[in-house]
Amino acid sequence: MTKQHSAKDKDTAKNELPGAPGPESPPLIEPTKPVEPLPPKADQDGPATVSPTGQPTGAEQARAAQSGAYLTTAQGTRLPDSDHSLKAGARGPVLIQDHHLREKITHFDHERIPERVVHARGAAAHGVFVGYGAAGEVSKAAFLAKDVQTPVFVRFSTVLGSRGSADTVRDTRGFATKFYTDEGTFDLVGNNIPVFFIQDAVKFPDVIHAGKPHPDREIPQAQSAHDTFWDFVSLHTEATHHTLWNMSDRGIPRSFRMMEGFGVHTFRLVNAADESVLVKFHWKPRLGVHSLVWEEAQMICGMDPDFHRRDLFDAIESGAFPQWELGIQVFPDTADQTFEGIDLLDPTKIVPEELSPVQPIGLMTLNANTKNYFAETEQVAFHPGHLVPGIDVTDDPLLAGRLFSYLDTQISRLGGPNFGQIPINRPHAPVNDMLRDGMHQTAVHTGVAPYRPNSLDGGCPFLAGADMSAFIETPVEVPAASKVREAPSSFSDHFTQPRLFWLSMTPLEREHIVAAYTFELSKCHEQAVKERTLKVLANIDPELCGQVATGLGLPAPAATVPLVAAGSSPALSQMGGTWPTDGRVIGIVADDAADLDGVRSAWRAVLDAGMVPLVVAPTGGTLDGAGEPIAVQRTFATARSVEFDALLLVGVPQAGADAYGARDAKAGTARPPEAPDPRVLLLVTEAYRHGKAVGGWNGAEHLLETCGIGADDPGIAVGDDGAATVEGLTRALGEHRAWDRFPAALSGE
Ligand code: HDD
Repeated sequence: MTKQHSAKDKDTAKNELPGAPGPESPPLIEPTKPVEPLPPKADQDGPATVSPTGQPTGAEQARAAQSGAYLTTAQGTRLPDSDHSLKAGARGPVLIQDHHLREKITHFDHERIPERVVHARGAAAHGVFVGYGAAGEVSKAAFLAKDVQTPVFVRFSTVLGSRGSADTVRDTRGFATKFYTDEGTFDLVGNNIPVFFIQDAVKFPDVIHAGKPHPDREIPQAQSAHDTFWDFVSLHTEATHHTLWNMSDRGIPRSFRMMEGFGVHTFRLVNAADESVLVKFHWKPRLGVHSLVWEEAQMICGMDPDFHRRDLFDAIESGAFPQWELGIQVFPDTADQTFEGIDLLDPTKIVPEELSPVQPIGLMTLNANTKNYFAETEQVAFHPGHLVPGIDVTDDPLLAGRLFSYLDTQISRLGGPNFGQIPINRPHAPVNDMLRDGMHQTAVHTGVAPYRPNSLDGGCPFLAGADMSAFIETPVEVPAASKVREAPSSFSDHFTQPRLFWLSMTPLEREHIVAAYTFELSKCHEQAVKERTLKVLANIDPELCGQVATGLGLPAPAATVPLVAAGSSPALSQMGGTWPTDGRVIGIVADDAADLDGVRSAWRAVLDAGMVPLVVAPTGGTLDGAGEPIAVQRTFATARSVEFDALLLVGVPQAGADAYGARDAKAGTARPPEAPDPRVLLLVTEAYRHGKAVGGWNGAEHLLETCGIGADDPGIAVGDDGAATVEGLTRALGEHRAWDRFPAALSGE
């Protein structure tokens, strides 16, 4: 008969080390030694709500959710066993009376909620925004005042892919920021591209249906490279500007930390004297705007689909806190709402920074990772209508539809109208609403009169005036007009700004754009779609159209609109300049025979420069030689170049017997032992091809030579020792990539 263990036996077992029961000890029940859970930390609490009615705050609820040392049911009853169903005998049938089994499985069955219909794939972090005070003249928003610190939560996302899709696909990135201000929550729900596909929200379902996978086979996942997308954007030429940005390097950012963010729409700011201006919001990353190269982006989709999520998490964890300056372009609030002839209500248009500079008004630092992905990143709910006094909307018809859509979608996504009570969504300002009941109501409202006016609750709560921080819509005059389904005539200029963008790119950036269009259209099957898209490209620029047509093997059509001499806006190009290298990842490639003192000093120098060193060696474990052993983080079998921003080669790691595979070794065809390991050759040639900095010492020139790389090539740093090489490498890395390795960079203006 099977031995029965009492609860007492199990408690004894919990105090044993796994794998080491004494002769008298009962067998271990659990595979690891359980420890008492730590008491919840204060900083794990959700943002607290100041409740006028005494309802529990987020903090109290979070604590109640996970406390006590013992595993319990959802009702708080302690459990003696969570691994065995209740059965009639050890080999008998499971009994339906097992409440714990049914509760555990039922809850699990309902663990998923609908993913976002767009922007399903995301990653988020907490941080703080500090106002510079520079916006005081144009906005009375209290959080923009000098040195005011406001907690923020930022979620970055891709638009098209499902929740489990890869991070580095070609797509627009969402950049949504929740400011928990003292005057209520302000959400800036933007993208990393300053224009949008459509000018009117009524077309949003169309553009998204076209971009999402084909409805019959549900492929391709998280891609715009398919017929329905190009069918729509070629028929619907107001999408041209946004599509061009997507086909540029902006569509494949190196990191969320290296993306600009844009509010896209024009907003209205109002100051204490009730004077208004129109503005566009910009987030400028301190690390500069940088992208992957397309081959790298595609490889990462397979090798590390979580690349951006991991990068953000690791950077914050290691103290390389990403920062952005918030800036505004300011325009007079004139009746026609245009600036230098640009319609400010048209979300497919930018205002070049050369015409209206971006003025910095505050600094955002992301300094804490999420503690629970579902509770925070998945359940956070943004809304462009979450505004505070001093920031108002305009009549941009795209924004109008958004003001409806977000609340509506949250109700089904988060299961009812009370999602604002979820800790991550709770305002930090006092909430005193008259919204009552509904699914998942967690507040215990007191009082009998949730209506106005009332006398039974003493007339509470009272209405505030502007002097008490009330949000008062700006009384903008609406011109007398007829009800029509029309857009203003300025909205029909679809090509001037795409041409401006194209002309503002460097030759290398143009080459990338041509390659991206050629790639995407080559994935289309419908000839008519390709031909129609070429006609659109002809209206941007003949060179762009001609090169894509050549790639597709099709004739290049002529433009159907006059090409406007659009000039250029250098601020649109992301190449040039030198930038901080915080959080960049450096692979230090070595074997036991390498200069291990040099490895140690290089490792230290990389850390001192605020970057992340990863030692890559033939096998796991440690590098052993003179001095302390050095821990290995990646092996030649697990490392691929896409994981690193730069490589440091210490000598010439030799090919081990395993390097050529067992078959070759058995057949005696393995290369001679002095040959460099082929996996290292692959690392180096790939990194070089992607324009990455490569450095080395201790004979690394030989390895570079084997790869056909000269010690004087751009972005190559060969030094005398580890520390000196890191210095050269960091300088090269500051330019993001060795652009001179790409022929187009040399051919240009
Ligand atoms: Fe949207 C999510 C950004 C137009 C409807 N949108 C969503 C997110 C971002 C944006 C960043 C993800 C927020 C998060 O992380 O939770 N959307 C934009 C920008 C737009 C835009 C910059 C144009 C300037 N969106 C737009 C339109 C509509 C929507 C025109 C509908 C008429 N967007 C939604 C949505 C989503 C959303 C369906 C999906 C999940 C959610 O809202 O919470 O309501």
